[in-house]
Amino acid sequence: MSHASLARPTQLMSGADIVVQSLVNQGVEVIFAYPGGASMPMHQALTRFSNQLRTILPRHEQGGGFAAQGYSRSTGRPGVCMATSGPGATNLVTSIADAKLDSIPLIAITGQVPTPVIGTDAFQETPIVEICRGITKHHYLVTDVRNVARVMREAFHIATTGRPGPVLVDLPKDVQLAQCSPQWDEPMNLPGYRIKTRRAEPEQIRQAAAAIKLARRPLIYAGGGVLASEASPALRELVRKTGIPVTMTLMGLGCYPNEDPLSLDMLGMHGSVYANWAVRDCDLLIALGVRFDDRVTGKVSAFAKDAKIIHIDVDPSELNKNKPAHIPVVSDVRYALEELNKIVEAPEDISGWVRQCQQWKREMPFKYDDRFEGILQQHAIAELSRISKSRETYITVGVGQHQMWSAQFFQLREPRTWASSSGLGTMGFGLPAAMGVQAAHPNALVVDIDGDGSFQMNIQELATLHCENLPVKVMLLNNQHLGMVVQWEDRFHAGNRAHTYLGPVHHAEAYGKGESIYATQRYPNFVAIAKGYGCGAASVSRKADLPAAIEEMINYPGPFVLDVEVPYQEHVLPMIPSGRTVDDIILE
Ligand SMILES: Cc1ncc(C[n+]2csc(CCOP(=O)(O)OP(=O)(O)O)c2C)c(N)n1
Ligand SMILES: [Mg+2]
Repeated sequence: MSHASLARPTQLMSGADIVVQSLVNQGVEVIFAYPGGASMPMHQALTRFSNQLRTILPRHEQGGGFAAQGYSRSTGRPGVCMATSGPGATNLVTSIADAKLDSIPLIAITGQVPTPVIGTDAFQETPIVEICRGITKHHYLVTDVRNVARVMREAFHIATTGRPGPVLVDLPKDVQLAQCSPQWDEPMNLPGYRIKTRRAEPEQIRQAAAAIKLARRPLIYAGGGVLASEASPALRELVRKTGIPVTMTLMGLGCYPNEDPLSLDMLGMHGSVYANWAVRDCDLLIALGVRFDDRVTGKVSAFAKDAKIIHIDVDPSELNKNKPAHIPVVSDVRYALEELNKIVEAPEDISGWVRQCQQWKREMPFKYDDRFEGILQQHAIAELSRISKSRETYITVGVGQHQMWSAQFFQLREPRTWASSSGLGTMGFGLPAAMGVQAAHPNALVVDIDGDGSFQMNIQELATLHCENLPVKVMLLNNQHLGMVVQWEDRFHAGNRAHTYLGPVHHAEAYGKGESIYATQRYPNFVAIAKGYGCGAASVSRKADLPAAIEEMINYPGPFVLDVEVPYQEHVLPMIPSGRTVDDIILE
């Protein structure tokens, strides 16, 4: 597309207008932006472009950052958020760090104090570029209006190419107000950023194909890079051609359908027994867009210790970082898989191995006590999965037990239908992320499966949902505790409760002396809070009432919070304790 046709180069424009025109030129449809003194010119500009670009006002900048991520994770396109200088900018920091660890293309735009006072501790000045230096893929402090158009193009290019990530553009107020005639086609100035060469060599593809042909117990280990490179169809074709089973990371969920007989579901600390056993016994591990994260590997030296490893990743710094690869391939995963699919042949005979994996899957499934009288978290998720099956459904989650159970029990079918803060593990991610997913997919069912701790970290976004007509559903698995930390207290600290109860401190539960499986009091009153924000809401505690309550939630025309009463004694299993091996797996 020629940008020159979109705005005449001779026309004088303010820096703020150039920023917004740049967003429009990049095809951005929605921005999550919270105003303040140092970003007002850009907000004024946003109103001038309101027929081309929707501006959503979150109720906290962190919510805006996560909403932009939800947009990005569910579409593959870059998400855009904006904040003012100082506290507005620092409120974005967590969402930027989160995008960095999960390789999400995010454009974060901040207002800054005027250039003459930078460095003077001016009102609402924070050195946001300095603060974010280690958590961005790249960052800019723009000091000349003539650079704005080029910087914006570079920002989108960097955020979306190679290994995606967040780019910060900090714009002093005087630069926003200054005028110039923008050069929309000025070449980008990115020496050293050469990502076009990140393509597997034909020889590497041949080596990978040869290793697959010879393998007797091969396994595919698929992660976020499969989604980032839109390689899900190529992965499915590889599996069709070779019959090799697939396990996924928390980031990779959705890239291969859980219900397929060759899916071994999630691996790692709370992954399936069968996936972890398959990793233990495989002789070839085909690692695609993954980083051998410690939550996946446990003790690295024992991880897939008898396997030859093919590791394909677009980021060369991931290869041989945690685990040496026998066939390291720097490549866009989709490109590599498409090339591989042209020549790959099925291994001689892996039917015994595949039967073994499938037998483990039958014998050691994710399970819970389905005779339990009340509602268990796992049951609620499995019911939601069943009831929403025929709809276009997107799931977001907070961080904690509910997140892991969602990964285990929600049956995903399609890429980009799952959004989880995985690398950073940020509580408060689920609700605003769902908001961004819904903005991108107005007619889809978007459900935030959340924990009561996580939900409260960005609960203010219920206001955004109501005011912006975003009909997100929240299925709140309310155990009145910071359940995941409680689980670690129970397992590793003799059950000593250390600030993990979310009710009043005089309750017995605060000391771990509660007598019931439910807390003394349901606190806070989430139904009243949700209604106060203008959302629909209901609570459910009887198992028999659950399906109807889920139906009511799904069919409600606006945003809705379903407060599900669950016990707090449940543990997420299986569990491989941190730094240990599959032999230490806890099953009950
Ligand atoms: C911002 C943030 N603070 C603290 C933590 C540590 N942490 C991880 S899980 C968890 C408990 C989450 O509780 P809740 O959201 O209620 O989920 P549950 O485990 O009860 O399902 C905590 C405190 C975190 N991940 N993120
Ligand atoms: Mg909880």
